[in-house]
Amino acid sequence: MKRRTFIELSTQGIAGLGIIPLISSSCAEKNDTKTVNGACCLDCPDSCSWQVTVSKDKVTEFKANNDNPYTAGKLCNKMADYPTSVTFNPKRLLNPLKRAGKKGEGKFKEITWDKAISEISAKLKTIIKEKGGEAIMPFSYGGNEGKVQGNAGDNFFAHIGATELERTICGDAIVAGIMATNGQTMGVLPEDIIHSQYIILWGTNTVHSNQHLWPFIQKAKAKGAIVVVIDPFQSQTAFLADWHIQPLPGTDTALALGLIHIILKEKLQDQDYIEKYTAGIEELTKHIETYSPKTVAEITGLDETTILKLAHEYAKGKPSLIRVLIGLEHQTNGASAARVIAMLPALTGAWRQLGGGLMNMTYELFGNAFNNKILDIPEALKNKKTRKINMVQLGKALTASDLNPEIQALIVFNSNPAVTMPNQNLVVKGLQRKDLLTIVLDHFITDSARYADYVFPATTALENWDILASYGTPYLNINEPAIKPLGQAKTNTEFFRLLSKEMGFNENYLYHSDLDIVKGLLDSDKPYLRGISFESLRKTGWAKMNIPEKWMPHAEGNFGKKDGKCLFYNPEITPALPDYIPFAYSEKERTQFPLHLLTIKSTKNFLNSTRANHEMHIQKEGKPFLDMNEEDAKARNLVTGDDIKVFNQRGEVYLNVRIKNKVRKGVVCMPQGFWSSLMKVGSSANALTHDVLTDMGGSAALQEARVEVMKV
Ligand SMILES: Nc1nc2c(c(=O)[nH]1)N[C@H]1C(S)=C(S)[C@@H](COP(=O)(O)OP(=O)(O)OC[C@H]3O[C@@H](n4cnc5c(=O)[nH]c(N)nc54)[C@H](O)[C@@H]3O)O[C@H]1N2
Ligand SMILES: Nc1nc2c(c(=O)[nH]1)N[C@H]1C(S)=C(S)[C@@H](COP(=O)(O)OP(=O)(O)OC[C@H]3O[C@@H](n4cnc5c(=O)[nH]c(N)nc54)[C@H](O)[C@@H]3O)O[C@H]1N2
Ligand code: SF4
Ligand SMILES: [Mo]
Repeated sequence: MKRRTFIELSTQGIAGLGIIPLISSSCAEKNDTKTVNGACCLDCPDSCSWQVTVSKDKVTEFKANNDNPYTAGKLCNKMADYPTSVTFNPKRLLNPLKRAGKKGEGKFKEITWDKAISEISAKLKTIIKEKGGEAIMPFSYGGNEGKVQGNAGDNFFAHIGATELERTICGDAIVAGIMATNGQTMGVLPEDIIHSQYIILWGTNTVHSNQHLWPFIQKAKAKGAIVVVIDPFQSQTAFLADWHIQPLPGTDTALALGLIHIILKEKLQDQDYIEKYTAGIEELTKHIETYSPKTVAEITGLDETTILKLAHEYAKGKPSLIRVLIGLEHQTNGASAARVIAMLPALTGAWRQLGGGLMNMTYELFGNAFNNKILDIPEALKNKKTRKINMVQLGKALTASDLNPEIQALIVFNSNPAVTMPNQNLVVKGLQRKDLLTIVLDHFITDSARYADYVFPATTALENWDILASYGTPYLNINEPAIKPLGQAKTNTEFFRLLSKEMGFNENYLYHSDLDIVKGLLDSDKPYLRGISFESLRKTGWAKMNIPEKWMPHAEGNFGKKDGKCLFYNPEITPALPDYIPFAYSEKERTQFPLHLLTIKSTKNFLNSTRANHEMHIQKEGKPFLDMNEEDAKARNLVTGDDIKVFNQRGEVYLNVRIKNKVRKGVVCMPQGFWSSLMKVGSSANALTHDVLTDMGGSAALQEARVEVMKV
């Protein structure tokens, strides 16, 4: 199950459907001035709605949509200046470019679209003829979450039989874990958090990464809720919480099993809920024997009293809610952690009350809304099985000597893998290959584009149509272009249409127009889209899906498995019961690199590497620091502000150290997202991470690196 795949929900029939009234907003055209509705396409759970006013092709106003209750009239500081920092940024790419220097040098000369497409077409045809379609690989991810621009190229790559990219770096482990227990991921709706009395934000930095949820948490707090954060780093959210629990990284599976141990030993469970709606309690009861508070304290580095207090308070919360997003999954044990955490609300019966249960992602809802036919891979291509390569192992794939056929062409869009993928130096080594044809579509010469043979200027959200689902809200959005594309910019989809034509392909499925896709998705008879049409959405910009008013998916079981039960024990998965299994480092690695490194999204002004090239955003963000504990600093003779080198067998990153005890002894933490080309010696956080996959779901164990630190 991929995060970006929309499946039908098993809970669709749980209650009557109430049409949610649509508030009409000002989509107007007067003389030369018009206002259109749009939405943020960044990889963020908040999916904000906005409005753009344009006069004579100039943007005169860009603001959040006040009507959408989740956006609540506020865009974040990553997006508030989008027109100036991206669309009209003088450094924006407005012409196709061809490489004129060495790979990585960033030297290009202008070329026309016609000539560039014709050259690429000839090269790709030769590769297909000589090595087969699998020698070509797409590389795209979350730069644009729109259904149109995000799925661009899918049919083209299927048509040529290209290697299939497993796009699993974000969310797939957490989803695999929750699916193993619940059979679906959809839980409590974000706005219903106001009904919770005990909120655990487990491995998520809400204040920065999901900031429109925070005001609802504040509302719950005003009604007496306690907010607990479980995070090995003192994030801004942890700092603002009532209680910050700071386990060692990657030990959440043990902690959650320990909570179950205490709940069952002290008979704090909801026996009636367990009997009616779950399966496997006997096996689970036996399984948690070994996870005593003492053992769990040793594994997690927490006091026994902390673990006991958490178990008691959680079980007694009326109701308790656990919020997980993505941060938790980037450990080798990440999916198992989610799998055990998902058992907790079924054990205590928290699902019975509004605002109680588990909150993860909302994207499943959209499976009951859109008509995805227009985006589905056409029947004719479905049986064409092609090789799959996981995006997490891009470096390996580009440098492997035993890959048959080896990757000869890489087409990158909506992503900046030279910064965001693990094992950065191996990714760069691959991108440096002289025999690799690299094509990048973006708004700027990113660190990845520097290695490209051809770079194409992509449109921004102010210049293209799209439809946006959401992984953090039940709201869908339309994005109407406000202006014509600047310069020679074209949409991702247009790139693939032009290439298809030049390569001589005639199939209709390669030529859907963007507006046809938007209209096709909305031409749906699925229940959650009832009352919403292209015309109505164009007027309002956003709409809450037509979901039941009181959303309590598991108040009476109704889990996604065949018999509707929550599975404490799942024999279809190996292991049938999840265990805490630490990553097996060699003794040598432990001694050489004694510190556990976290590389997280603590940046307030960037989203992954997006915006990390913009002067104002860089300035606001300030210098990147490595957070270190006092004891570790003392042992290395370091004081705050010292220039340091963080290193391991894969790479080195130069930055300053900050000693504020935001991490425990033995753990260090730095932000990811900074462009390597803007850092000393040209490498950033991912130079230190490795490409190990998570236990399930094929995500990356990004937070599992070990390093040493020295003063320079
Ligand atoms: N400002 C900003 N917002 C963003 C992004 C951004 O880059 N910047 N990125 C967007 C994207 S792509 C995503 S996926 C979401 C992610 O949003 P979140 O799920 O909130 O993810 P992260 O910020 O990666 O991690 C959250 C916290 O998990 C903690 N963590 C790390 N390892 C462990 C562990 O083993 N156990 C526990 N309990 N916690 C751990 C980290 O210290 C971190 O504080 O945010 C989105 N929003
Ligand atoms: N060490 C470490 N690494 C991580 C993470 C971590 O926590 N730690 N987080 C991981 C996570 S959760 C994620 S989601 C990934 C994200 O990894 P990426 O998907 O690579 O994310 P971005 O860095 O935001 O890069 C998106 C790029 O798409 C471009 N773009 C935006 N819109 C368009 C468009 O319409 N067309 C085209 N052609 N381009 C467009 C942007 O300009 C930008 O360059 O990073 C992962 N990497
Ligand atoms: S990045 Fe997130 S918070 Fe910021 S405008 Fe986009 S959806 Fe809203
Ligand atoms: Mo992500």
